Amino acid sequence: MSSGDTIFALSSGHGRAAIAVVRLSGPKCSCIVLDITGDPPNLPRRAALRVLHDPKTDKIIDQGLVIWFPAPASFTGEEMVEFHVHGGIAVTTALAGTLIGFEGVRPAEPGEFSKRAYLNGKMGLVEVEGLADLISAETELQRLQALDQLQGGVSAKFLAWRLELIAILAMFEADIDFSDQDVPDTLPKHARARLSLLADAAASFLANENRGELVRQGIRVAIIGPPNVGKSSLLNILAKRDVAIVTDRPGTTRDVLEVRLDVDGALVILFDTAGVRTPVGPVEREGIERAKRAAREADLIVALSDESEGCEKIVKGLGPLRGTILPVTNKIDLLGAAAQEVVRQGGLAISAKTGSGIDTLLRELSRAVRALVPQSGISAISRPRQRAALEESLKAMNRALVQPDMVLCVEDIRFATNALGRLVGLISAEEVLDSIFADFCIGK
Ligand SMILES: Nc1nc2c(ncn2[C@@H]2O[C@H](COP(=O)(O)OP(=O)(O)OP(=O)(O)O)[C@@H](O)[C@H]2O)c(=O)[nH]1
Ligand SMILES: [Mg+2]
Repeated sequence: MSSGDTIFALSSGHGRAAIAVVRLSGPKCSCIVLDITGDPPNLPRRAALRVLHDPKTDKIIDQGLVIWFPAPASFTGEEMVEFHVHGGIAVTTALAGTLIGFEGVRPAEPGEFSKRAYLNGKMGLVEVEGLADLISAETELQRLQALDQLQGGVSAKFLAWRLELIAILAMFEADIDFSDQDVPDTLPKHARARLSLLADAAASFLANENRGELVRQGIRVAIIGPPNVGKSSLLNILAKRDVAIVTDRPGTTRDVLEVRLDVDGALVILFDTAGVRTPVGPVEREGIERAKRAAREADLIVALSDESEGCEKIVKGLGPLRGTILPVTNKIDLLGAAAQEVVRQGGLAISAKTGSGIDTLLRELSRAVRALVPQSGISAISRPRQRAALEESLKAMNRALVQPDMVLCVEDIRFATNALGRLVGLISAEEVLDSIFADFCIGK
Protein backbone atom coordinates (compact mmCIF):
# COMPACT_ATOMS: atom_id res chain seq x y z
CA MET A 1 0.00 0.00 0.00
CA SER A 2 1.56 3.24 -1.09
CA SER A 3 1.56 6.39 0.98
CA GLY A 4 1.35 8.25 -2.34
CA ASP A 5 -2.11 6.80 -2.98
CA THR A 6 -5.18 8.95 -2.86
CA ILE A 7 -7.21 7.70 0.08
CA PHE A 8 -10.88 8.09 0.89
CA ALA A 9 -13.20 7.32 3.80
CA LEU A 10 -16.60 8.07 5.20
CA SER A 11 -15.57 10.58 7.88
CA SER A 12 -19.01 11.15 9.37
CA GLY A 13 -20.74 8.41 11.39
CA HIS A 14 -21.83 5.14 9.83
CA GLY A 15 -25.48 4.34 9.33
CA ARG A 16 -28.44 6.41 8.24
CA ALA A 17 -28.02 10.17 8.61
CA ALA A 18 -29.14 13.39 6.91
CA ILE A 19 -25.68 14.09 5.52
CA ALA A 20 -22.55 12.00 5.08
CA VAL A 21 -19.07 13.44 4.55
CA VAL A 22 -16.70 11.42 2.37
CA ARG A 23 -13.15 12.74 2.49
CA LEU A 24 -10.29 12.23 0.06
CA SER A 25 -6.61 13.06 0.41
CA GLY A 26 -3.87 12.70 -2.19
CA PRO A 27 -2.77 13.79 -5.65
CA LYS A 28 -5.83 12.51 -7.55
CA CYS A 29 -8.39 14.79 -5.86
CA SER A 30 -8.83 17.37 -8.66
CA CYS A 31 -9.07 14.70 -11.40
CA ILE A 32 -11.69 12.82 -9.39
CA VAL A 33 -13.78 15.98 -8.93
CA LEU A 34 -13.54 16.69 -12.66
CA ASP A 35 -14.50 13.13 -13.64
CA ILE A 36 -17.34 12.77 -11.13
CA THR A 37 -18.90 16.23 -11.40
CA GLY A 38 -17.90 17.21 -14.94
CA ASP A 39 -16.38 20.43 -13.61
CA PRO A 40 -13.00 21.30 -12.13
CA PRO A 41 -13.02 22.08 -8.38
CA ASN A 42 -14.56 25.34 -7.22
CA LEU A 43 -12.45 27.99 -5.46
CA PRO A 44 -10.48 26.58 -2.49
CA ARG A 45 -12.57 25.86 0.60
CA ARG A 46 -15.80 27.07 -1.08
CA ALA A 47 -18.74 24.67 -1.23
CA ALA A 48 -20.22 24.03 -4.66
CA LEU A 49 -23.48 22.17 -5.31
CA ARG A 50 -22.82 19.48 -7.92
CA VAL A 51 -24.42 16.36 -9.36
CA LEU A 52 -22.13 13.37 -8.91
CA HIS A 53 -21.88 10.68 -11.60
CA ASP A 54 -20.00 7.45 -11.94
CA PRO A 55 -17.81 8.24 -14.97
CA LYS A 56 -17.72 4.57 -16.06
CA THR A 57 -21.48 3.99 -16.17
CA ASP A 58 -22.54 7.63 -16.36
CA LYS A 59 -25.19 6.86 -13.74
CA ILE A 60 -26.07 9.51 -11.15
CA ILE A 61 -24.81 8.80 -7.63
CA ASP A 62 -26.33 11.74 -5.77
CA GLN A 63 -26.35 15.50 -5.64
CA GLY A 64 -24.24 17.18 -2.96
CA LEU A 65 -21.65 19.71 -1.94
CA VAL A 66 -18.06 19.47 -3.08
CA ILE A 67 -15.30 21.32 -1.19
CA TRP A 68 -11.72 21.42 -2.42
CA PHE A 69 -8.69 22.02 -0.21
CA PRO A 70 -5.54 22.47 -2.30
CA ALA A 71 -2.19 21.49 -0.73
CA PRO A 72 -0.69 22.46 1.62
CA ALA A 73 -3.54 24.32 3.36
CA SER A 74 -5.49 21.20 4.32
CA PHE A 75 -5.77 18.89 7.32
CA THR A 76 -3.30 16.36 5.89
CA GLY A 77 -1.15 18.92 4.08
CA GLU A 78 -2.03 17.16 0.81
CA GLU A 79 -4.70 18.06 -1.70
CA MET A 80 -8.07 17.10 -0.22
CA VAL A 81 -11.72 16.99 -1.23
CA GLU A 82 -14.90 16.56 0.76
CA PHE A 83 -18.14 15.27 -0.75
CA HIS A 84 -21.16 16.11 1.41
CA VAL A 85 -23.81 13.72 0.14
CA HIS A 86 -27.10 12.38 1.50
CA GLY A 87 -26.39 10.10 4.42
CA GLY A 88 -28.06 6.92 3.18
CA ILE A 89 -26.01 3.74 3.27
CA ALA A 90 -26.70 3.08 -0.44
CA VAL A 91 -25.46 6.56 -1.39
CA THR A 92 -22.14 6.26 0.43
CA THR A 93 -21.69 2.70 -0.83
CA ALA A 94 -22.26 3.84 -4.44
CA LEU A 95 -19.85 6.75 -4.02
CA ALA A 96 -17.22 4.42 -2.51
CA GLY A 97 -17.73 2.00 -5.41
CA THR A 98 -17.08 4.80 -7.88
CA LEU A 99 -14.01 6.12 -6.06
CA ILE A 100 -12.42 2.69 -5.85
CA GLY A 101 -12.70 2.48 -9.65
CA PHE A 102 -10.04 5.19 -10.06
CA GLU A 103 -6.45 4.03 -10.34
CA GLY A 104 -4.28 4.93 -7.36
CA VAL A 105 -7.33 5.44 -5.14
CA ARG A 106 -8.14 3.21 -2.18
CA PRO A 107 -10.02 3.22 1.15
CA ALA A 108 -8.05 4.79 4.00
CA GLU A 109 -6.66 2.71 6.84
CA PRO A 110 -7.62 3.67 10.42
CA GLY A 111 -5.99 6.98 11.34
CA GLU A 112 -4.38 7.38 7.92
CA PHE A 113 -5.55 10.99 7.43
CA SER A 114 -4.05 11.95 10.82
CA LYS A 115 -0.87 9.99 10.09
CA ARG A 116 -0.41 11.96 6.88
CA ALA A 117 -1.09 15.20 8.79
CA TYR A 118 1.65 14.23 11.26
CA LEU A 119 4.13 13.12 8.58
CA ASN A 120 3.56 16.37 6.69
CA GLY A 121 4.35 18.39 9.80
CA LYS A 122 0.77 19.57 10.33
CA MET A 123 0.55 18.21 13.89
CA GLY A 124 2.81 16.84 16.63
CA LEU A 125 2.37 13.38 18.08
CA VAL A 126 0.82 14.53 21.36
CA GLU A 127 -1.64 16.67 19.35
CA VAL A 128 -2.54 13.63 17.25
CA GLU A 129 -3.21 11.66 20.44
CA GLY A 130 -5.32 14.57 21.70
CA LEU A 131 -7.34 14.43 18.49
CA ALA A 132 -8.00 10.70 18.92
CA ASP A 133 -9.08 11.35 22.52
CA LEU A 134 -11.35 14.22 21.49
CA ILE A 135 -13.16 11.96 19.05
CA SER A 136 -13.78 9.36 21.75
CA ALA A 137 -14.42 11.84 24.59
CA GLU A 138 -17.59 10.95 26.51
CA THR A 139 -17.43 13.52 29.30
CA GLU A 140 -16.64 17.19 29.77
CA LEU A 141 -13.29 16.61 31.49
CA GLN A 142 -12.22 14.21 28.76
CA ARG A 143 -13.18 16.82 26.16
CA LEU A 144 -11.24 19.60 27.90
CA GLN A 145 -8.15 17.45 28.40
CA ALA A 146 -8.16 16.22 24.80
CA LEU A 147 -8.66 19.74 23.48
CA ASP A 148 -5.74 20.98 25.53
CA GLN A 149 -3.52 18.29 24.03
CA LEU A 150 -4.84 18.94 20.54
CA GLN A 151 -4.16 22.66 20.84
CA GLY A 152 -0.58 22.05 21.92
CA GLY A 153 -0.93 22.98 25.61
CA VAL A 154 0.79 19.79 26.71
CA SER A 155 3.49 19.49 24.09
CA ALA A 156 4.43 23.17 24.51
CA LYS A 157 5.75 22.24 27.94
CA PHE A 158 7.75 19.27 26.64
CA LEU A 159 9.12 21.33 23.75
CA ALA A 160 10.26 24.02 26.20
CA TRP A 161 11.97 21.37 28.36
CA ARG A 162 13.67 19.95 25.31
CA LEU A 163 15.00 23.39 24.36
CA GLU A 164 16.28 23.86 27.91
CA LEU A 165 18.07 20.49 27.70
CA ILE A 166 19.64 21.54 24.39
CA ALA A 167 20.84 24.77 26.02
CA ILE A 168 22.32 22.81 28.95
CA LEU A 169 23.92 20.38 26.51
CA ALA A 170 25.53 23.29 24.66
CA MET A 171 27.02 24.58 27.92
CA PHE A 172 28.62 21.21 28.60
CA GLU A 173 29.89 20.72 25.10
CA ALA A 174 31.46 24.18 25.16
CA ASP A 175 33.12 23.26 28.42
CA ILE A 176 34.53 20.03 26.98
CA ASP A 177 35.68 21.77 23.80
CA PHE A 178 37.46 24.73 25.34
CA SER A 179 38.83 23.69 28.67
CA ASP A 180 41.57 21.41 27.27
CA GLN A 181 43.50 19.84 30.19
CA ASP A 182 41.40 21.69 32.65
CA VAL A 183 38.24 19.57 32.33
CA PRO A 184 36.39 19.66 35.64
CA ASP A 185 35.33 16.21 36.82
CA THR A 186 31.87 17.27 37.86
CA LEU A 187 29.18 19.24 36.07
CA PRO A 188 29.80 22.96 35.84
CA LYS A 189 27.78 24.46 38.64
CA HIS A 190 25.45 26.63 36.62
CA ALA A 191 24.47 23.95 34.11
CA ARG A 192 24.06 21.46 36.90
CA ALA A 193 21.65 23.79 38.72
CA ARG A 194 19.56 24.23 35.58
CA LEU A 195 19.48 20.49 34.95
CA SER A 196 18.46 19.86 38.53
CA LEU A 197 15.59 22.37 38.26
CA LEU A 198 14.40 20.71 35.08
CA ALA A 199 14.57 17.24 36.62
CA ASP A 200 12.49 18.51 39.57
CA ALA A 201 9.85 19.94 37.23
CA ALA A 202 9.66 16.68 35.26
CA ALA A 203 9.43 14.64 38.47
CA SER A 204 6.55 16.68 39.88
CA PHE A 205 4.79 16.57 36.52
CA LEU A 206 5.12 12.77 36.56
CA ALA A 207 3.77 12.62 40.10
CA ASN A 208 0.45 13.95 38.75
CA GLU A 209 0.71 11.74 35.75
CA ASN A 210 -2.01 9.23 36.51
CA ARG A 211 -4.61 12.03 36.77
CA GLY A 212 -4.50 12.58 33.04
CA GLU A 213 -4.73 8.85 32.47
CA LEU A 214 -7.65 8.59 34.89
CA VAL A 215 -9.54 11.27 32.97
CA ARG A 216 -8.85 9.50 29.68
CA GLN A 217 -9.52 5.91 30.76
CA GLY A 218 -12.15 6.57 33.42
CA ILE A 219 -12.13 6.15 37.20
CA ARG A 220 -12.84 2.57 38.21
CA VAL A 221 -15.31 2.20 41.05
CA ALA A 222 -16.08 -1.34 42.30
CA ILE A 223 -19.07 -2.23 44.48
CA ILE A 224 -17.95 -4.98 46.82
CA GLY A 225 -19.71 -6.75 49.65
CA PRO A 226 -21.36 -9.92 50.94
CA PRO A 227 -24.15 -11.55 48.88
CA ASN A 228 -27.61 -10.03 48.89
CA VAL A 229 -26.70 -6.66 50.44
CA GLY A 230 -27.97 -4.86 47.30
CA LYS A 231 -24.87 -4.35 45.15
CA SER A 232 -26.72 -4.96 41.89
CA SER A 233 -29.65 -2.83 43.09
CA LEU A 234 -27.19 0.02 43.75
CA LEU A 235 -25.64 -0.33 40.30
CA ASN A 236 -29.09 -0.20 38.71
CA ILE A 237 -30.20 2.87 40.62
CA LEU A 238 -26.95 4.74 39.84
CA ALA A 239 -27.11 3.74 36.17
CA LYS A 240 -30.84 4.66 36.09
CA ARG A 241 -31.32 1.46 34.07
CA ASP A 242 -32.11 -2.15 34.77
CA VAL A 243 -28.60 -3.45 34.02
CA ALA A 244 -28.04 -6.20 36.59
CA ILE A 245 -30.32 -9.04 37.68
CA VAL A 246 -31.66 -8.53 41.20
CA THR A 247 -33.21 -11.38 43.18
CA ASP A 248 -33.59 -12.20 46.84
CA ARG A 249 -31.32 -15.22 46.42
CA PRO A 250 -27.78 -14.70 47.71
CA GLY A 251 -25.24 -15.40 44.96
CA THR A 252 -27.25 -13.94 42.06
CA THR A 253 -24.41 -12.02 40.40
CA ARG A 254 -21.49 -14.04 39.03
CA ASP A 255 -19.86 -11.98 36.30
CA VAL A 256 -18.46 -8.50 36.76
CA LEU A 257 -20.88 -6.03 35.15
CA GLU A 258 -19.92 -2.51 34.26
CA VAL A 259 -21.71 0.74 33.47
CA ARG A 260 -20.22 4.06 32.43
CA LEU A 261 -21.38 7.14 34.32
CA ASP A 262 -20.65 10.82 33.95
CA VAL A 263 -19.88 12.14 37.45
CA ASP A 264 -19.33 15.91 37.38
CA GLY A 265 -17.73 15.70 33.94
CA ALA A 266 -15.46 12.77 34.77
CA LEU A 267 -15.96 9.30 33.33
CA VAL A 268 -16.65 6.76 36.08
CA ILE A 269 -16.74 3.07 35.27
CA LEU A 270 -18.87 1.40 37.92
CA PHE A 271 -18.50 -2.36 38.51
CA ASP A 272 -21.06 -4.69 40.08
CA THR A 273 -19.49 -7.85 41.45
CA ALA A 274 -20.38 -11.23 42.92
CA GLY A 275 -21.07 -11.25 46.67
CA VAL A 276 -17.99 -12.44 48.54
CA ARG A 277 -18.52 -15.52 50.74
CA THR A 278 -17.32 -19.12 50.91
CA PRO A 279 -18.19 -20.18 47.36
CA VAL A 280 -20.72 -22.85 46.51
CA GLY A 281 -19.27 -24.57 43.45
CA PRO A 282 -16.76 -23.59 40.76
CA VAL A 283 -18.91 -20.94 39.03
CA GLU A 284 -19.33 -18.91 42.18
CA ARG A 285 -15.65 -19.41 43.06
CA GLU A 286 -14.64 -17.88 39.73
CA GLY A 287 -17.16 -15.06 40.23
CA ILE A 288 -15.68 -14.22 43.62
CA GLU A 289 -12.14 -14.30 42.22
CA ARG A 290 -13.26 -11.80 39.56
CA ALA A 291 -14.90 -9.63 42.22
CA LYS A 292 -11.64 -9.52 44.19
CA ARG A 293 -9.65 -8.68 41.07
CA ALA A 294 -12.07 -5.85 40.25
CA ALA A 295 -11.59 -4.52 43.77
CA ARG A 296 -7.80 -4.64 43.51
CA GLU A 297 -7.86 -2.81 40.18
CA ALA A 298 -10.35 -0.16 41.34
CA ASP A 299 -9.53 3.45 42.12
CA LEU A 300 -12.42 3.56 44.57
CA ILE A 301 -14.19 0.73 46.38
CA VAL A 302 -17.76 1.07 47.59
CA ALA A 303 -17.85 -1.44 50.46
CA LEU A 304 -21.55 -2.22 50.73
CA SER A 305 -23.16 -3.88 53.72
CA ASP A 306 -26.54 -4.19 55.38
CA GLU A 307 -27.52 -4.72 58.94
CA SER A 308 -27.19 -8.48 58.68
CA GLU A 309 -23.71 -8.46 57.16
CA GLY A 310 -20.76 -6.10 57.59
CA CYS A 311 -17.99 -5.66 55.06
CA GLU A 312 -14.82 -5.30 57.15
CA LYS A 313 -13.76 -8.96 56.95
CA ILE A 314 -14.25 -8.99 53.18
CA VAL A 315 -12.24 -5.81 52.65
CA LYS A 316 -9.39 -7.23 54.77
CA GLY A 317 -9.42 -10.41 52.69
CA LEU A 318 -8.98 -8.55 49.42
CA GLY A 319 -5.25 -8.06 49.92
CA PRO A 320 -3.42 -4.82 49.18
CA LEU A 321 -5.70 -2.27 47.53
CA ARG A 322 -4.69 0.83 45.63
CA GLY A 323 -8.15 2.40 45.77
CA THR A 324 -9.75 4.25 48.64
CA ILE A 325 -12.62 2.59 50.48
CA LEU A 326 -16.04 4.17 50.85
CA PRO A 327 -18.15 2.19 53.38
CA VAL A 328 -21.90 2.36 52.67
CA THR A 329 -24.81 0.77 54.53
CA ASN A 330 -27.78 -0.29 52.39
CA LYS A 331 -31.42 -1.11 53.12
CA ILE A 332 -32.00 1.73 55.58
CA ASP A 333 -35.70 1.41 54.82
CA LEU A 334 -35.55 -1.85 56.78
CA LEU A 335 -33.05 -0.82 59.41
CA GLY A 336 -34.94 1.84 61.31
CA ALA A 337 -33.11 2.89 64.46
CA ALA A 338 -29.84 1.17 63.46
CA ALA A 339 -29.68 3.28 60.28
CA GLN A 340 -30.22 6.42 62.34
CA GLU A 341 -27.14 5.42 64.30
CA VAL A 342 -25.04 4.97 61.13
CA VAL A 343 -26.08 8.39 59.85
CA ARG A 344 -25.48 9.91 63.28
CA GLN A 345 -21.93 8.57 63.28
CA GLY A 346 -21.32 10.24 59.92
CA GLY A 347 -21.58 7.02 57.88
CA LEU A 348 -23.32 6.74 54.55
CA ALA A 349 -26.67 5.01 54.69
CA ILE A 350 -28.85 4.44 51.64
CA SER A 351 -31.75 2.50 50.32
CA ALA A 352 -31.19 1.17 46.82
CA LYS A 353 -34.88 0.28 46.87
CA THR A 354 -36.45 3.66 47.76
CA GLY A 355 -33.59 5.86 46.55
CA SER A 356 -33.17 7.46 49.94
CA GLY A 357 -29.56 8.63 50.58
CA ILE A 358 -28.55 8.16 46.92
CA ASP A 359 -28.05 11.90 46.41
CA THR A 360 -25.68 12.01 49.39
CA LEU A 361 -23.83 8.97 48.04
CA LEU A 362 -23.47 10.66 44.65
CA ARG A 363 -22.10 13.77 46.36
CA GLU A 364 -19.54 11.60 48.20
CA LEU A 365 -18.66 9.84 44.95
CA SER A 366 -18.19 13.14 43.22
CA ARG A 367 -15.98 14.40 46.09
CA ALA A 368 -13.82 11.26 45.80
CA VAL A 369 -13.62 11.68 42.02
CA ARG A 370 -12.59 15.32 42.34
CA ALA A 371 -9.78 14.26 44.68
CA LEU A 372 -8.49 11.91 41.99
CA VAL A 373 -8.68 14.10 38.89
CA PRO A 374 -8.06 17.78 38.23
CA GLN A 375 -11.16 19.84 37.55
CA SER A 376 -9.42 22.70 35.82
CA GLY A 377 -6.12 23.57 34.22
CA ILE A 378 -5.80 20.07 32.82
CA SER A 379 -2.39 19.67 31.34
CA ALA A 380 -1.25 16.22 32.21
CA ILE A 381 0.04 13.32 30.23
CA SER A 382 -2.72 10.91 29.45
CA ARG A 383 -1.13 7.83 27.90
CA PRO A 384 1.37 5.17 28.93
CA ARG A 385 3.47 6.05 25.85
CA GLN A 386 3.82 9.64 27.01
CA ARG A 387 4.60 8.60 30.59
CA ALA A 388 7.25 6.07 29.48
CA ALA A 389 9.04 8.64 27.32
CA LEU A 390 9.00 11.26 30.07
CA GLU A 391 10.22 8.73 32.65
CA GLU A 392 13.05 7.75 30.33
CA SER A 393 14.03 11.37 29.93
CA LEU A 394 13.92 12.01 33.69
CA LYS A 395 16.02 8.92 34.43
CA ALA A 396 18.67 10.11 32.00
CA MET A 397 18.66 13.60 33.58
CA ASN A 398 19.12 12.05 37.04
CA ARG A 399 21.97 9.88 35.73
CA ALA A 400 23.63 12.97 34.26
CA LEU A 401 23.37 14.79 37.58
CA VAL A 402 25.50 12.18 39.35
CA GLN A 403 27.78 11.27 36.45
CA PRO A 404 31.39 12.36 37.17
CA ASP A 405 32.63 11.62 33.64
CA MET A 406 31.87 14.66 31.50
CA VAL A 407 31.62 12.76 28.21
CA LEU A 408 29.19 10.20 29.63
CA CYS A 409 27.25 13.00 31.26
CA VAL A 410 26.80 14.69 27.89
CA GLU A 411 25.62 11.36 26.50
CA ASP A 412 22.96 11.14 29.22
CA ILE A 413 21.72 14.66 28.53
CA ARG A 414 21.56 13.88 24.83
CA PHE A 415 19.55 10.74 25.64
CA ALA A 416 17.17 12.79 27.81
CA THR A 417 16.74 15.28 24.95
CA ASN A 418 15.97 12.52 22.46
CA ALA A 419 13.40 10.93 24.78
CA LEU A 420 11.52 14.26 24.84
CA GLY A 421 11.89 14.47 21.06
CA ARG A 422 10.23 11.07 20.77
CA LEU A 423 7.49 12.15 23.15
CA VAL A 424 6.40 15.08 20.99
CA GLY A 425 7.13 13.23 17.76
CA LEU A 426 10.17 15.17 16.53
CA ILE A 427 11.88 11.80 16.35
CA SER A 428 9.70 8.82 15.53
CA ALA A 429 9.98 5.11 14.94
CA GLU A 430 7.63 3.48 12.43
CA GLU A 431 6.34 0.86 14.90
CA VAL A 432 5.46 3.56 17.43
CA LEU A 433 3.50 5.43 14.77
CA ASP A 434 1.69 2.27 13.69
CA SER A 435 0.49 1.54 17.20
CA ILE A 436 -0.66 5.14 17.74
CA PHE A 437 -2.62 5.44 14.52
CA ALA A 438 -4.12 1.95 14.74
CA ASP A 439 -6.24 3.31 17.64
CA PHE A 440 -7.96 5.81 15.37
CA CYS A 441 -11.25 5.33 13.64
CA ILE A 442 -11.31 5.12 9.87
CA GLY A 443 -11.87 8.52 8.28
CA LYS A 444 -9.75 10.47 10.77
N1 LIG B 1 -35.80 -3.37 51.46
C1 LIG B 1 -34.75 -3.26 50.66
N2 LIG B 1 -34.39 -4.28 49.88
C2 LIG B 1 -33.32 -4.15 49.08
C3 LIG B 1 -32.58 -2.94 49.01
N3 LIG B 1 -31.59 -3.11 48.12
C4 LIG B 1 -31.71 -4.35 47.62
N4 LIG B 1 -32.77 -4.98 48.20
C5 LIG B 1 -33.22 -6.34 47.96
O1 LIG B 1 -32.20 -7.22 48.36
C6 LIG B 1 -32.17 -8.38 47.54
C7 LIG B 1 -30.77 -8.54 46.96
O2 LIG B 1 -30.51 -7.46 46.11
P1 LIG B 1 -29.36 -7.51 45.04
O3 LIG B 1 -29.20 -6.16 44.49
O4 LIG B 1 -29.56 -8.63 44.09
O5 LIG B 1 -28.12 -7.86 46.00
P2 LIG B 1 -26.62 -8.23 45.59
O6 LIG B 1 -25.76 -7.67 46.65
O7 LIG B 1 -26.35 -7.82 44.21
O8 LIG B 1 -26.64 -9.80 45.71
P3 LIG B 1 -25.65 -10.87 45.01
O9 LIG B 1 -25.59 -10.58 43.57
O10 LIG B 1 -26.30 -12.17 45.30
O11 LIG B 1 -24.34 -10.74 45.71
C8 LIG B 1 -33.23 -8.14 46.48
O12 LIG B 1 -34.41 -8.81 46.86
C9 LIG B 1 -33.44 -6.63 46.51
O13 LIG B 1 -34.74 -6.26 46.09
C10 LIG B 1 -32.98 -1.87 49.87
O14 LIG B 1 -32.39 -0.79 49.91
N5 LIG B 1 -34.06 -2.09 50.68
MG1 LIG C 1 -25.82 -8.87 42.56
